[in-house]
Amino acid sequence: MEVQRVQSIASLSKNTHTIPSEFIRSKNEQPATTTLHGVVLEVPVIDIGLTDDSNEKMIVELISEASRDWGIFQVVNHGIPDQTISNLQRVGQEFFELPRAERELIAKTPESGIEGYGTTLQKEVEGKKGWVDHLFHKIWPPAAINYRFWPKNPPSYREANEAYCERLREVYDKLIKWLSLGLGLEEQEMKVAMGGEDTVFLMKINYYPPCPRPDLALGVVAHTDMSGLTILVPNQVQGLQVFRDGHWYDVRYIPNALIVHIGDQIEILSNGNYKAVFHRTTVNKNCTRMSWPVFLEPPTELEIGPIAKLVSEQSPTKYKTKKYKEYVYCKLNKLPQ
Ligand SMILES: O=C(O)CCC(=O)C(=O)O
Ligand SMILES: [Fe+2]
Repeated sequence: MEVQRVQSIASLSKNTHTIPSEFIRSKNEQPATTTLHGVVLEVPVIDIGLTDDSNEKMIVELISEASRDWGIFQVVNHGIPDQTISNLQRVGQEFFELPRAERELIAKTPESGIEGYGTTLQKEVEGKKGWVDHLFHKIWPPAAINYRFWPKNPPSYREANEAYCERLREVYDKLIKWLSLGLGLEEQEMKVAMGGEDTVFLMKINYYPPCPRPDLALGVVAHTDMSGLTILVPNQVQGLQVFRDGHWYDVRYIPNALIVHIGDQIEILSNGNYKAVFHRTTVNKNCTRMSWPVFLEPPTELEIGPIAKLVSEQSPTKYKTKKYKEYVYCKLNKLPQ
């Protein structure tokens, strides 16, 4: 049976005022009634363009505070040239604008695991669907890359992704070092606990076509990322929302900033000191929204549990230690961890 793509459904519903019922969220999820309107959330913005010693101390403090209190922050002066980001965005957009048959050349298959072009990811609650298609492929380390899932078209796709990845690795190394220091650990401890040089960089492109009823549908439903850390760039269309103090808020974007999410694995490694951010995305009536999260994940066989130094009589362990692949299995199948 042919898989339905949201992009095709969107072009069929372009001039209508309705959407298929499987996209209509239940009342307690609909963005129109569950978003706190008129307020845009200012998540912490941290300038990481340092760096002498005293400045670095301050960065560690700000990142640590944001990760404890929010689980999300934006970084500016991160060293990735604007051009590198816009190239990444351009080639991704071009891929999604190819004729459908070309996109389907790299579609997921039952054997391909997470990588490939696809539509639903998780077992959806009550059979509901998100208004979004996606593409997943690993971009690092070299041994984990399968170019079969990288678009061949546009021809500059690979170069643009490699250029972004090279710079992103530098940003990740800094962030993970600062997150480690922020817990009173040695600078390499958190990186090692995430798998060291074997940490996987998993690129995802989210493609949210225009939706006739953005008041009723969601893009990606509410979740925390199961990665350790997620580093994301969006396009200019608003849509990322964060849950805070009992409400959903739109997040204000800073052009060319990187948005950083604490994911489940860093929450676990930190024994709950850092909090994975609960977030979701809305869609837009007239504009296509896109985003490029890169999930930084431990290798699947690596055991993840609270780092021993962070466990004591006063702060007992809050999470089980298990292989990352076991965590993923439970999360995707909505089983208790
Ligand atoms: O599109 C976004 O801004 C966020 C997407 C997201 O949360 C995800 O893909 O996990
Ligand atoms: Fe997410």
